[in-house]
Amino acid sequence: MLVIGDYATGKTSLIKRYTEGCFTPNYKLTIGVDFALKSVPQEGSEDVSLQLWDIAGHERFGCMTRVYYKYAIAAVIVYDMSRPATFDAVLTWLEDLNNKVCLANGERVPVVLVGNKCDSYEGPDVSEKMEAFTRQHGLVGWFPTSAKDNTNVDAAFECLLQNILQVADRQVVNTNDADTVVVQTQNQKDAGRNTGQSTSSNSRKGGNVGSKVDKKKKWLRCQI
Ligand SMILES: Nc1nc2c(ncn2[C@@H]2O[C@H](COP(=O)(O)OP(=O)(O)OP(=O)(O)O)[C@@H](O)[C@H]2O)c(=O)[nH]1
Ligand SMILES: [Mg+2]
Repeated sequence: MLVIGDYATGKTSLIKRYTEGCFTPNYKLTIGVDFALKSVPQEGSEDVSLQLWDIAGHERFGCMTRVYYKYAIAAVIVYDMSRPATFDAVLTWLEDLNNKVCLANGERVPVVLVGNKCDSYEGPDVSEKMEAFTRQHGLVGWFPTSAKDNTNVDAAFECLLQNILQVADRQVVNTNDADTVVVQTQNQKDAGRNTGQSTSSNSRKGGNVGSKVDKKKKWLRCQI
């Protein structure tokens, strides 16, 4: 899961709150990329091992995003509710993401939009506006969050995680490889059935695309 958005919007703080349960008021900019892992218990099934990629928001690191996006299957886009310019940049981040990565079936990766620092926001209620924005751009949801006060942080990550798991549940089929399963859409499954061929990978302009779940690691992988 990628966490992207303008610099100082609180990406690292949100990840820290979600994975370690703490908050630090000092700003230490992320250089390039950072990682965090979290094991998320699931009712009635094994824990999900979530890998969070904390992408530097500062422009000077922008040239590297294609490399970091490569294995992403979902993203959180963060803006700062008290800095409107960071919301204006959301569509640029979304476009950059969609230009560089997609799911195995060619669909866009699911995105949750997060308005962070709601603890220091004093403007009007923007819920309706943000819900309309979310619908308009095909995002999974919008959450006003505070890494400082621990508002909606779990909810935002959990919403995206459940969306990924639902997609995987619908689309996973077994391959001959004992350790991997391939994520497919219903259309791809139907196409495979009609032609009698396996659709373990598919092609699109620009290269082969295949998304796998490693059964041992319980981790979804998307190749571009
Ligand atoms: N009031 C308030 N401050 C926050 C919140 N989240 C983060 N901050 C502060 O905002 C500053 C930037 O936070 P970071 O998490 O480092 O921001 P970032 O998005 O990772 O920044 P880059 O790594 O440069 O892209 C820090 O001083 C944090 O303490 C929040 O929810 N509320
Ligand atoms: Mg950071």
